[in-house]
Amino acid sequence: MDRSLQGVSGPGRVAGPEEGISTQELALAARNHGLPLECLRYEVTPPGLHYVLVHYDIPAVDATGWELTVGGLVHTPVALDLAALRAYRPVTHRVTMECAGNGRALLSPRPVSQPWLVEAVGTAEWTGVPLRILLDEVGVEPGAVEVVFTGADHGVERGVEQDYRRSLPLDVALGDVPEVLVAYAMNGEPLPPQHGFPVRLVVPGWYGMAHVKWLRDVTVTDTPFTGFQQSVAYRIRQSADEPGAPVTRIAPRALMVPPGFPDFMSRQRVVHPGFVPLEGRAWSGWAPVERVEVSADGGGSWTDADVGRQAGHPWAWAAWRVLWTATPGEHVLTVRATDAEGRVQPMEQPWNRGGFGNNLVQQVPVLCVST
Ligand SMILES: Nc1nc2c(c(=O)[nH]1)N[C@H]1C(S)=C(S)[C@@H](COP(=O)(O)O)O[C@H]1N2
Ligand SMILES: [Mo]
Repeated sequence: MDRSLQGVSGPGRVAGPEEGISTQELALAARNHGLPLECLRYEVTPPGLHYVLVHYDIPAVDATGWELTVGGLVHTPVALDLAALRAYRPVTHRVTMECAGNGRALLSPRPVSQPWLVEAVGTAEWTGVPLRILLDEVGVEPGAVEVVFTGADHGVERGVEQDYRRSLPLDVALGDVPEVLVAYAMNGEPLPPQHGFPVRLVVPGWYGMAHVKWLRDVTVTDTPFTGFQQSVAYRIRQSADEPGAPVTRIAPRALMVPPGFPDFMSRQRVVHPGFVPLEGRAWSGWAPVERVEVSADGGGSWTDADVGRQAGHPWAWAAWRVLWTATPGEHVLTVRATDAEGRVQPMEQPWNRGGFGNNLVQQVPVLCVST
C-alpha cells in the first residue's frame, strides 16, 4: 500500500461511461449540501439553507485571540481583531454565490468531485469592511500585482498538503465594482461555522472558490500566486496537460422552483391540469439578467417570463415568473437566462475536465395527471 500522500489523494479524473456515483462522492455530497430548490422562493436565503462547500474540515476557530493579518508588499502591516474590523463603517452587499462546480454531476462524462446537480447556490446579505479600505490603510507598495488570501483550514488535495489559499488580481482586490468585502456577518448575524466564522472574503459576481472562508491572512505580492487552488484547481481545461484558463465570474443561470409536488424517492414532479405558476431565480456575475425564457417542449418554443430585478442589489439574483397551462401527460420544462451583455445559457452542455462554470439549461420533467 502506498503510504505517501499520493496514496490517499489521487489525481483528478473523469468517470468512465458506466461508472455510477461512488461512496466517496456520496460522502462529499452528504457534507456539502445544496439549496433545496423550493427555497429559491426566498429572495435572501434563510440561515442553514444556503449551499455549503468545504474542501477539508470546518476549522475550530476561537474568536478570542483571533486576528486577521494584512501584510506583504505594504507600507504598514497590521493585525486586526474582530473589534477592530467592526470599528470600520459596515458595508452590506446582497450577493448570489454559486459553486463553480454546480451542475457537474449532470455532465457526461462526469468529472469525479463534489457531485452537484444544480443546487449549489444561495443568496445572503454579507456585512463587513471593504477590502480596498483595509488595503488603502496599510498602503500597497509599487510593484504589487496580486493579493493572496489564506483560510484557517488545512488539508490534502491531489497529493498536495495545503492551507486553503486563493488570490485576486490587485485591481479586483482594490476595485469598487464589485466591492470585495472582508465579511463578519451573514444575514445580520455572526458567520455560522460552515460559512467561515469569524471572517470570510466575499467577491460579488465571482464563483464561490474566490470567497475564502475562515480568512486569517491577506498578503500583497509582487508575483502572481501559483498555489494549488489557483494553478492546479479551478482551471477550465479540456485535457489534463494544458494550463487552462482561470475560473472567475459566474456564468448566467436560471433555476425553477420545482412545480407541483414531488415523489419522495424519484423526486419526479407531479401537477394537476390547468394553470401552474412557474417561478424561480436567475443570475449572472457579469451583468444583470435581462431575459428569462421558459419552454415546455424541450426548447422548440419559448415564452418570456416576467423578470423582477432587485433594485439596489446588482449582485443578487432576479425573480422570474410565468404561467404555464398543464395538460395531462409528460412534459419537460426548460428555463434559460440571458444577461445584459448577451451571454445566454447553452442548450448543449459546456464541458471541461473539472466541470467548472458549466451553465447548461435546467430541464425539469413534470408528469401532469388528472385528479
Ligand atoms: N477557506 C476556505 N474557503 C473556501 C472554501 C474552502 O474549502 N475553504 N471553499 C470555497 C468554495 S469552493 C465555495 S463554492 C465557497 C462556498 O461558500 P459557502 O459554503 O459559504 O456557500 O467557499 C469557498 N471558500
Ligand atoms: Mo466551490
